[in-house]
Amino acid sequence: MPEIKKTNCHFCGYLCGFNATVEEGRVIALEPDPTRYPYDTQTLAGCQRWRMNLDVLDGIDRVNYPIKRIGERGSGTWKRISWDQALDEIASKLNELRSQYNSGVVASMIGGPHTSFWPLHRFMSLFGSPNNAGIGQICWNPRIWCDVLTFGWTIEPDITTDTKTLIVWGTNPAESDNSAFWRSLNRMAKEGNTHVVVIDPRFTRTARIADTWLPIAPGSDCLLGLAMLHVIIEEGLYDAAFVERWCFGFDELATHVQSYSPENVAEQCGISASQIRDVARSFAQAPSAIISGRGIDQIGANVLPTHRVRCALLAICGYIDRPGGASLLETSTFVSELSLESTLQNFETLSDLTLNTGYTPLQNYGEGYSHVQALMSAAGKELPARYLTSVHPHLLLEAMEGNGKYPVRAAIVEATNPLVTYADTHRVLKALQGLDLLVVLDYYITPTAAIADYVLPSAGAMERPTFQAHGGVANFVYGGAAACAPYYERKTDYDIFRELGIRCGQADGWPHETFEDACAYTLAPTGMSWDVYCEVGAYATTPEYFKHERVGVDGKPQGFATSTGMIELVSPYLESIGGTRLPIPGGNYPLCSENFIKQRKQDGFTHLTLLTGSRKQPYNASMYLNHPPFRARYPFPEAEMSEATAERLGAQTGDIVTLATDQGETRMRVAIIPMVDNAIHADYGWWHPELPVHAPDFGGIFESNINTLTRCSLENAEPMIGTWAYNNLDCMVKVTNDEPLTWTALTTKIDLADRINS
Ligand SMILES: Nc1nc2c(c(=O)[nH]1)N[C@H]1C(S)=C(S)[C@@H](COP(=O)(O)OP(=O)(O)OC[C@H]3O[C@@H](n4cnc5c(=O)[nH]c(N)nc54)[C@H](O)[C@@H]3O)O[C@H]1N2
Ligand SMILES: Nc1nc2c(c(=O)[nH]1)N[C@H]1C(S)=C(S)[C@@H](COP(=O)(O)OP(=O)(O)OC[C@H]3O[C@@H](n4cnc5c(=O)[nH]c(N)nc54)[C@H](O)[C@@H]3O)O[C@H]1N2
Ligand code: SF4
Ligand SMILES: [Mo]
Repeated sequence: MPEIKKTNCHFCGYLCGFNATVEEGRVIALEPDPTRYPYDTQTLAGCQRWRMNLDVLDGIDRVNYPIKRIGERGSGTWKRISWDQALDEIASKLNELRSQYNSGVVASMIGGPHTSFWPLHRFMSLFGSPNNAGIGQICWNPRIWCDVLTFGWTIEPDITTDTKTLIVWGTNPAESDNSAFWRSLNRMAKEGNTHVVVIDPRFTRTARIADTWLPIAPGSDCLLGLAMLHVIIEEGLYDAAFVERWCFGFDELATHVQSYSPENVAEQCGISASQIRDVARSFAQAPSAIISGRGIDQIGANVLPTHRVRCALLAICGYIDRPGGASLLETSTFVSELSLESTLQNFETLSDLTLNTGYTPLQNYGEGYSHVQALMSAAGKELPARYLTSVHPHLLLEAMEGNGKYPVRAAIVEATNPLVTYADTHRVLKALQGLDLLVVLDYYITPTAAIADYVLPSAGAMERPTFQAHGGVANFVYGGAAACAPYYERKTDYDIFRELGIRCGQADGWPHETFEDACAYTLAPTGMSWDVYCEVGAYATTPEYFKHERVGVDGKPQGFATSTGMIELVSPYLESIGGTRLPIPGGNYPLCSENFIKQRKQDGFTHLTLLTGSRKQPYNASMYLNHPPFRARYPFPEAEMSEATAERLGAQTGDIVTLATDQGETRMRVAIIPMVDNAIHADYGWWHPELPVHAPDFGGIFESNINTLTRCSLENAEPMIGTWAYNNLDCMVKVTNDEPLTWTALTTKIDLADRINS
């Protein structure tokens, strides 16, 4: 008899609830579940992905059994082996490498929030390696670091009908977040009570529904923010009582922003002084809110100063922990990510071995993390450690290349495709190919999996419970139960790390036999049972405001969990570790050397500002390019430019341009859109699942992959966190119209299944 099971889609971070019809352990039908968080008919109507769930569950190109390389690395000759053999061999190699070198010899590499990463982090902490690389420095961390240093915890925009002005800063939810937030933004735009301002070099679908679009020159956001502060302070539009009571360093900030008048920054920002003044005045109408994204998370040296002006704008206007402005989040009542990661158990070893020491003092166990964690624990809060201390990819690659503090000889890659999504594809390929051991956990043979020694088949959504807690920086978690046991011999990522951990001497560290048991244990302190959570799909508490005013047992208001107990507009701490007290704009992150520019100019190339990776439905980074209906509709990677830029290049819609930097080159199709001039925006995540995924093609990673052009060096990076740039870069561009052969072979014919699973 078929049964109905409540479960979740996991094709984006939204985790919609579904009712799965399950017969003999197989999901045979799927329907949206209107009873569970975050059900929204319009979101589902606008979602192109959810119907893929059944295809993906039993996809012919999924990896279903552990496989081991038997030929040359990358040659595509695999042998199916048992789980015991795979895990025994991997554990024994890891143990051997650890005794030969040190426990930092193994690295992990992770990507976006596709799964719960804490089991991998626990494995690595207990193994004794600090070397987790991922997206931290360019996604999430800058905002978290800045919020925590300024407010003593993280904040979230609190957008209500009272919000007077909403600044949408370097984010395009129309493509990146087809969810309730995008719906409510549409509603707000229609109702017209809120002035919606989009700050973006491109005229995005979000900009189209906004009241004001500020077409900012890439990377100049910090200047714009400083000029807004200038106007708000000069015209006395700030909340003087709040500033007096709760803000530390206001006078210094006021002096600092004096020289950043709108007139002084207008040209660099590409926005008129009067428009800057108008937006600043509009923002000063209380309450107003800011939502920010990747556009300002990935601007290299400017990332920290830009986030600091974002924080300062909210603070001096008194919008912190206030409805319609920003809510100061609560720490989790459920077991903290920090505890799940087991980082503190081995903190000294991790601190001693981290490669970041001497380079990025904030993004570091013994420095920035220890400093904020001391403040947090005094306030009864716990920040996750492993994301916020993740190793800088340049330092990791250097260690893999044999030029680091000590050698890194092995890597475990979970839920990421670094040959496409990490900067500098040529360098990453060479470094991974040179390792003694490369283990990849994925659903597919991606280009990265193609060069592995072992590929371990991960169970995906519906085959495992979901527990999305965003590192526990909010008292909010959502997800639900698995619909079925993993198909074939797939395993949950948790099971894989637990079994590997036990083989590496970590038996005590893994008390829960299954991921579901571990999730139920994590949830227990909330008082909500696992069954109830699975039924309703979320655990959340009602937000409370003005928490800084709450009087504690000592009879004093609780304030903010910073060194001064106030909101820190200036940071003596950042200054003490070699940063700046105040937000000072940084430089840019050029990819092209002068010689290269000169040479390519002689060949008819034009030097342009480069932006990369703005999200587009229906793809997600390097995922879903293997889904034939998507490819048929969205077959090509695009390079967007303004009409004037196209004219300058002699380009027309549909032409093929070659984009080049010292690192490499790639080709894309021209699309003409309203955006700032003399800049080009390139899609990211592109590879070609229709091409052979093994050497020498590697699934076409050198055809249309923008990360063959990028770089993650420390020079020009933000010095405290180490953020490199994916926006405000530069490249050389020319119309070449040399269509790669693969672009005409669009039918995604995937014949990997026989080879990998036989
Ligand atoms: N140039 C440029 N580069 C960028 C960016 C940019 O804007 N421009 N953006 C950066 C950002 S913000 C991010 S988050 C990263 C994203 O980078 P990645 O996370 O590396 O990108 P994805 O293509 O989503 O890779 C996910 C891989 O994980 C697999 N996977 C999915 N779910 C699971 C799971 O549950 N378990 C396991 N084991 N595997 C799973 C998928 O099959 C896929 O191969 O890219 C970064 N790189
Ligand atoms: N469809 C889809 N959705 C996704 C993802 C995906 O790969 N595909 N990835 C997920 C992930 S991992 C992430 S991190 C989020 C990211 O989600 P968002 O933060 O919304 O990122 P984008 O959609 O790329 O929007 C960033 C915007 O910043 C603009 N921008 C570029 N440079 C600058 C600059 O210098 N200043 C300013 N002010 N703006 C600039 C770009 O033009 C772009 O419109 O999306 C998530 N959602
Ligand atoms: S892809 Fe995202 S929005 Fe679409 S159904 Fe899945 S979780 Fe919901
Ligand atoms: Mo991301």
